[in-house]
Amino acid sequence: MTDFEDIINNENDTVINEKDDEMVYLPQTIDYLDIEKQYKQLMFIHEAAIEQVTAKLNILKGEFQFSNDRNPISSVCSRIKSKESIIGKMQKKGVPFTISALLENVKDIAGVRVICPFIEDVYYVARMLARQPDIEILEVKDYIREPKDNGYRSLHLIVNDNVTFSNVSRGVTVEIQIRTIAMDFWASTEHQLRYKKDTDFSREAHDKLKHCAELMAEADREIQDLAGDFDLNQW
Ligand code: 0O2
Repeated sequence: MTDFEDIINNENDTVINEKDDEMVYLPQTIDYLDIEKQYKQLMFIHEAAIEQVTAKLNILKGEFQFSNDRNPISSVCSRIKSKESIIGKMQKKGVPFTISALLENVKDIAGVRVICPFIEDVYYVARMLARQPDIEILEVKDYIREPKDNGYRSLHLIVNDNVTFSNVSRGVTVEIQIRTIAMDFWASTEHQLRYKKDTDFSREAHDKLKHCAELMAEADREIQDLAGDFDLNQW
């Protein structure tokens, strides 16, 4: 079996970082390069899945441009999770720095985000994805019906996307976040502020942000009503 088949078949359990002195599974220095290579291959297969899911979404977006008077998809973007963010999540979860623990515990290595005009579009896009033959929905986190305590709203789908390589097919997990323009405005602003502050928000800042999230949610509801008044395509 080649290195590549080995990693995409997930039969390795090797350490990907040497940060923790107490780690019993630390690789020998000589192994380290190999582990770096495996990590890169893992990122590659997730990048392949991102490309595939993004292509599917762009096809749907293009189709609506031709055949409808409006489009449920405003934009699609993606990112591969950074090494720092992966390590941070694994540390938070208290799992060993191994490839198998990474695959088991970090489901958003590949992330795709879809921005929609109306709340109803968010669920419509989710239904269209569920109908795709190569995509299996593994988990749904509906932070629109049940927002996070800080006001975060978005629909998260953890999906299994079947990707075919030269001589092997492999299911790859992708997190698809679907939200409205208003929800995205709030989430990207909150993310920027959090990144800038580098510490937890004060109670006052938390409350202000939550209030802003509620204003966005109210705007989304009113805009959805207006869409009904204007008789825009209901899916
Ligand atoms: P980044 O930079 O996108 O990598 P779980 O996967 O269930 O163990 P997790 O990761 O909290 O736990 O899952 P969840 O709640 O589905 O969140 C995953 C991603 O959703 C986050 O990734 C963010 O992109 C986004 N998200 C969740 N909560 C918030 C929030 O309060 N504000 C903003 N702006 N985004 C949020 P990462 O790993 O945080 O970051």
